[in-house]
Amino acid sequence: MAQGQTLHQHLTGFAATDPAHGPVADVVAAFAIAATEISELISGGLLSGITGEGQTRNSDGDVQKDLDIKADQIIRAALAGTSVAALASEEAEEIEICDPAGAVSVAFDPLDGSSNINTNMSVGTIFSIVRTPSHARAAFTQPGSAQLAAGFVVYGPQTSLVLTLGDGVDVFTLDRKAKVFQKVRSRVQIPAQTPEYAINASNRRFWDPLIVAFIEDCLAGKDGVMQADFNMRWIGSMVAEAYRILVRGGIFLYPGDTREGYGEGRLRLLYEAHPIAFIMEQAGGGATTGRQRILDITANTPHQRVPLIMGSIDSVRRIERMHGSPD
Ligand code: AHM
Ligand code: MG
Repeated sequence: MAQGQTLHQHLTGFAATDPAHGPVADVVAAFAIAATEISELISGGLLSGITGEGQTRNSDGDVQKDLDIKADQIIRAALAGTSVAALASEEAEEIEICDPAGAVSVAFDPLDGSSNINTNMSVGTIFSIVRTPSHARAAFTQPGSAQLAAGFVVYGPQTSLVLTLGDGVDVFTLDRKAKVFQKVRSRVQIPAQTPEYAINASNRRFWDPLIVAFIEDCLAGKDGVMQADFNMRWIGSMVAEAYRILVRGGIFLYPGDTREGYGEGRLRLLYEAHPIAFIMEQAGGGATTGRQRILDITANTPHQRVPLIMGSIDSVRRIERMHGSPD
């Protein structure tokens, strides 16, 4: 395939169109630098000293793996060269104020899917960039629709950065030798209808009846109301599922369920659902709780969870209708 634009060229072009774009471009470039380093560590695994074993617990009670902590440190070091006002990391209990005069603020999950590290499966980094309001502390009390940019990196067979700057979605793959991200897909569009679903089926007995009904319809295949034989995939790494959906469509569900602590599902609003929902919508897909558009929700706390259903627009709309939406 012909070599596309580099990420650097893409960001330079973006920054040139508006002075307000400069700080956004700087933050994306910092994530690209961090991702290059994280990718290197992951590809070495034990050879890089990464065991994937738990060390401590974060504020949410999740076991922090060695790479969770390392990825967080690498990203902070890369962001130190930018003027970010407030930071919200999955690995830190509180929002941190860095440069109160910074025009933008960043929420990030340094390593999503970290239970997969030592199994040699795909993991990722997710980030959301917002405008800093007059009080930096209020940076993360804005709805997801206020995001300026969002992206995620999948560390898989290829390391790829999926990025929206608010006008479509592009994908850049890391050229490991040159240590440069190169554009490989422009203006990605998610197919409206793909018979493929992803859900952790082991939680079925805890689901809401509407989720059970939707999955029953998928399982009924050509004999069911959707009249299509569905395929099922579950990776346990949301970034990898989101990447697959961007490439070939389908639907991903992490609903709330009746397990203790899972009433709002498992995924976090600020640094998982908001950025992924922004990317889904920018690529023609959708993201909902079933009852509410994800981008309409504002976080009350940094680590707030939210049910997330995302992917091909026809399936997302179907789930919304099942939950009572008139459209
Ligand atoms: P993490 O940020 O602690 O890695 O958790 C988020 C991950 C998602 O990547 C994935 O979709 C989900 O948790 C997997 O959940 P489960 O353990 O139910 O398979
Ligand atoms: Mg995560």
